[in-house]
Amino acid sequence: MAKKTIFEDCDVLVVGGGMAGTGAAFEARHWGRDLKIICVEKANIDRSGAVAQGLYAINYYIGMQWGENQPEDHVRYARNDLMGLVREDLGYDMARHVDATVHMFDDWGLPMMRNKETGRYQREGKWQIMIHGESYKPIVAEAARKSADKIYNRIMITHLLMDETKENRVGGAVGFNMRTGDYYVFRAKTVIVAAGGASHIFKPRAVGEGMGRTWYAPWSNGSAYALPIAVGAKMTQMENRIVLCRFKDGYGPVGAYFLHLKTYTENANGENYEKKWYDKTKELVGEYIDHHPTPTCLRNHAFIQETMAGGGPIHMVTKEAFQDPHLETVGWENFLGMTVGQAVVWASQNIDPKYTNPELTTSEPYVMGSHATCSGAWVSGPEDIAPAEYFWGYNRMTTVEGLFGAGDTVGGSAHKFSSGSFTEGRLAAKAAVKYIEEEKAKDINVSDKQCEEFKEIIFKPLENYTVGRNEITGGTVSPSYISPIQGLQRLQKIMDEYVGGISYNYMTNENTLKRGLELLEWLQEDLEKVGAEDYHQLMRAWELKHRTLTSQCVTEHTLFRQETRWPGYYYRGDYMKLDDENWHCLTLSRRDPKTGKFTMEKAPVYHIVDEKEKKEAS
Ligand code: SFD
Ligand code: AMP
Repeated sequence: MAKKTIFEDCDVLVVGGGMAGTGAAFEARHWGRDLKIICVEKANIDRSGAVAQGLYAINYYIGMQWGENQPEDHVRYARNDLMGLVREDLGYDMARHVDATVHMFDDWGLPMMRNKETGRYQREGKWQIMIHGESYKPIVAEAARKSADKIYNRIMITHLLMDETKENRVGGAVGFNMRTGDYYVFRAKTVIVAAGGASHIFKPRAVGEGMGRTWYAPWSNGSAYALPIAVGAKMTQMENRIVLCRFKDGYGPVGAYFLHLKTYTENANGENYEKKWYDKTKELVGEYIDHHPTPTCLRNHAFIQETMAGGGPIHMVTKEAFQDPHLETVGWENFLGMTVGQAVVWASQNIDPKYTNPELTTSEPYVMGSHATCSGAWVSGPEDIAPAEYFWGYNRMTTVEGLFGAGDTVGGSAHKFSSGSFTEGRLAAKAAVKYIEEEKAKDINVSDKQCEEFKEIIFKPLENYTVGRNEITGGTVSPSYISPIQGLQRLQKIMDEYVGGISYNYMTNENTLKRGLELLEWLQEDLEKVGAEDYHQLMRAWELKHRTLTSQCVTEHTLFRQETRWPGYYYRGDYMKLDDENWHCLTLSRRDPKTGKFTMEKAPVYHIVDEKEKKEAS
């Protein structure tokens, strides 16, 4: 039912034009002057992805020019926050380049706040700098537009194409234009997946009238994971889903409040509840609770325990800071430039933070590779610092040849945020160009048959609907298809109840996970019958399929790791303690594309930064 088929051949194909994708398109042009570079985006790159609404801070700036921090410091910070488990080679690589990225944003006209006394970028916290960032996304999009040969907006990529000459080598990607219904085939020498994280796989707190309101972008649908998983790329740390402390109902971020406005939390009795949970948390995680700053998950843990013990609601004490007119302005602007919905919720609930301390909540879990979490694809590190197990030729290349990742797509490199994601896109693109120059992409063959088969698969939900609707005699429920929204709610219920969502206070165990996997498998079967009434619903159908595959992978990983490494993100009730002896490691999965079965393994964690320093000292 596709209208037309459009073929486009290129050298570098960037899937997703968010922060990482725009960085990739920009850098690919720098190194590959004569290469054909295409970026394909589901929405419109001017306002797509997590930064669509803007941001009020760049959360990752080292400040090397002023000696504020060094790259090693950031590696230690991310390692600490993730309870010891990160890919330090990837983190270090990003840290040594991220400042240069931020300086380009400054050159391109992003309004940076300056400290009037020092002239430096205005710090919000140790790593964060403040911006007037409502137009952050259009600014980086312009750089991508000027670099790429072509940007295709409104095309959702649904599958990767594979080379038929050499096994395990990528050959491009396919998708459809959700406005025209045309089928697109992009045959490419390299593909960089930069398709963002995953919201809406766990049941959100905002349902009914608030449905669609989440902290992470509601349109982040896990393509970043589903695309590589489907072709057998290895994934890492997919169990490390993130839960965030957020202002209630609007999901407004708390960073600027904690770090810049110096607001603090208290329980309903006005007590500092975090202290109360110290001893009990120490029993679970040992000395990790004494680390500074307190890891994000452990801050959540105290919040969740306090609420379960009846100490809620938890409030952010804003009344003191908001007496200062400057801080009051910052408090409001922070949301007006980033999460307008929070300001609207406050207005609608009659909350003026100057006179009322607003409530906080813990969010439903999200799957991401770029915040205080590091789920994603298992990629090669940089050649100068990656240990042998982490290196297979090209920086940020997945275990599928020619397939690269960046931003939320890449696992193991936490705390990249907007600036680190753009930086990682640049690193991936530089390596992709090298891969082409070193003739690793020669003689790729993608047959017409492969493309035709995908066309049939992609447009099938339209046919399911067209045929199935004839059986409806009243109402909208069909005996032979399910709609994308019905499927989404079924997925969210499974993930919520069996894999550690909000309804169960993030609790799960082996038995519930196994049952969850069974239900997910049956959901996958039924998704063959998803029906789409138009091209927009076709996108919803494919978003759902990508979310479901991502969810399967998250569940397999959660089952594999027999410990509770990040209390506050989720709990394995059958293994409530952190277990460094057996689980101070990264988890890897691979789904066999032929059988659909996952296999799991452990990979070592190398603490490269301090090893390097120890060697230098000796
Ligand atoms: O404070 C397909 N983030 C923040 N980062 C900061 O630096 N400072 C902040 O203040 C931040 N805060 C924040 C942040 C995010 C959100 C939603 C809020 C507040 C409310 C995090 C960053 O935004 C995030 O780390 C990066 O944007 C991640 O970059 P990337 O490139 O991995 O993801 P993306 O930007 O969402 O882009 C993905 C793109 O892919 C498209 N896409 N295109 C084609 N086919 C498909 N199948 C596709 N699937 C997806 C998307 O449309 C998108 O354009 S604070 O709260 O942390
Ligand atoms: P958030 O607004 O929660 O997404 O956080 C933005 C940035 O501030 C991230 O780098 C967080 O890790 C950091 N951050 C948020 N809250 C705190 C806190 N209480 N202590 C230290 N860092 C924080």
